[in-house]
Amino acid sequence: MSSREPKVPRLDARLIIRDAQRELTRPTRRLFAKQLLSLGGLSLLTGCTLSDDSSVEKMLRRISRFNDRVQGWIFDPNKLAPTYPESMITRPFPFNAYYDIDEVPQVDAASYRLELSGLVRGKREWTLEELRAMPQTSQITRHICIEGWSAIGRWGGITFSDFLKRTGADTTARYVFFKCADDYSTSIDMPTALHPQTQLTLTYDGVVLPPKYGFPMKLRIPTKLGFKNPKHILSIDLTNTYPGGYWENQGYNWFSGS
Ligand SMILES: Nc1nc2c(c(=O)[nH]1)N[C@H]1C(S)=C(S)[C@@H](COP(=O)(O)O)O[C@H]1N2
Ligand SMILES: [Mo]
Repeated sequence: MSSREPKVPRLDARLIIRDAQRELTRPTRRLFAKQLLSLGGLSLLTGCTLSDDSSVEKMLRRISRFNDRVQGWIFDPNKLAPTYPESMITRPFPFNAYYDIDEVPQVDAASYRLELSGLVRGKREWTLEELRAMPQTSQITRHICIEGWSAIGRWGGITFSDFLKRTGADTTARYVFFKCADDYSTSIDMPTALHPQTQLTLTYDGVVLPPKYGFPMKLRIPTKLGFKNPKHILSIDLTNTYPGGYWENQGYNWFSGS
């Protein structure tokens, strides 16, 4: 993706705002209603420091502009998320899950099989070796978590649309549902699944995906919020029935992306 890397803007805060406008358009109202973002997170997303009243007002004006943009936003499956130069990778990259880092699931590589179910023809189980033998791509993109932080990382793996086509998945199915080795799950719409930057990720920053970042595999979707990026995927189900997900079932906006 290096050919698409933008020039590095002077202010990283400006970049964050631009990304946040894309990434947070739809769920913003709900987020603020639920007060899910901390003040620190808000200042990060808006690029404002909350040192006095006028900066608080400035921040609120920026937030309401996000909301205005929400109204006219229509998902364009061809729109690309920004990519970044290597020098902007966040090190160390944050870990996040609904549990602490010492509870990260340990998946055994040798016995691991990725299971495909639902609307798919042919083979339904894939070993890690078979997945590693498929054509690999890499991306440096920004991950934005609903809890108010964002970070830039480099992920490598199979373009998900390639994977779906190779494995005989029915790409007219409405939803793709992911079940993980912890109790996590999430689901996405087919245009997002087929987006050119949506990646079945096997590596982080050039090495095998570490357990904390989702070994043996995660789905990287730079056009969606962090919680729509499932780690430790065990199975992928193609379905026309709305499948929900761990956070979605607790009231988070399902779409959560641009
Ligand atoms: N299996 C699983 N996937 C998950 C989560 C989780 O708890 N379990 N948390 C999500 C959330 S909210 C975030 S922000 C990212 C964090 O990914 P990271 O640890 O690579 O930063 O993983 C997402 N995918
Ligand atoms: Mo998150």
